[in-house]
Amino acid sequence: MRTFVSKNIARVALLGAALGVSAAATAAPVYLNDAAGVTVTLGAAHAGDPEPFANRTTAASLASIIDAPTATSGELHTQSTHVWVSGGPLELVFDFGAEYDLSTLHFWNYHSENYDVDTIVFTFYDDAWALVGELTESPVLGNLTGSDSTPITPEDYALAFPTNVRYVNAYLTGSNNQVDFNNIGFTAVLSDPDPDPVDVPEPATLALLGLGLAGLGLARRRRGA
Ligand SMILES: [Ca+2]
Ligand SMILES: [Ca+2]
Ligand SMILES: [Ca+2]
Repeated sequence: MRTFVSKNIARVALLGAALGVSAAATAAPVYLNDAAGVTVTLGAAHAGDPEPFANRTTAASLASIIDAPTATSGELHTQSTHVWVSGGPLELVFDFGAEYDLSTLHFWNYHSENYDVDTIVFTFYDDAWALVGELTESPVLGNLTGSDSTPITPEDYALAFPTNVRYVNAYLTGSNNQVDFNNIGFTAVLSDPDPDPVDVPEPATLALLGLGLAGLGLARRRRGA
C-alpha cells in the first residue's frame, strides 16, 4: 500500500512538473499578516509630520494596524488598539517582502459615522514599484451596535486582479477629517517567481518522442534484417 501511494505521489509530481504546475500556483491563500511578516510605514503625505496620530505614537499605531491574529478576529476599540488621525487623511505603505497574488483585503473600521473611515484608495505595486492595480472602497461600519464594548469585525474585499504585488499604498479619508479604524489585513499566495512560457514544447517530451521514434526505426530494421 505504501509503495502504491508513494508511486502515485511520484507520478503526480512528475505530471505536475511536466505541466509546469508550481507549488506556489496551487497553494491555498494564507493570511499574510501572520505568515509573511507584513510591514507598514507612513506614506509620503506625512513627510512633514512623522507623528500624525492623535492618541498614540506612530510606532505604536503602525504596529497595531497589522496585528490582528487572523483574518476573522474581532478586536475591541480601546485607546490602546485603535488607529486615529484627527484633522486629515492617513496614507500608509505596506510591504510584503516578496511578490504575492492577493485574493482578499480585510478592513476593521470604526463603529460610528462621525469618526470612521469613509473611503480608502488602494494602489498595488510589484517589487519594481510598477502599478499593477487599484481599488477604491467605502467601508461599512465596524460593528452594528456603535459600541466600544462590542468587538470591531472585519469587512472583506475580494481581489481578482492584483498579481505580483509587493507594495500596497492605502489612502484613508473620513468625514469631519477624522480617520479611525483598527486593522488592515491581506490574504494571498506567493507569486510564481518564474511564470512558465506557453506554447513551448517541453524538452523532456520532445526527448521521449525522439527516443520512441528511434526505437521504432530500430525495431523495423531488425524485423527487416
Ligand atoms: Ca490592531
Ligand atoms: Ca464618516
Ligand atoms: Ca462611513
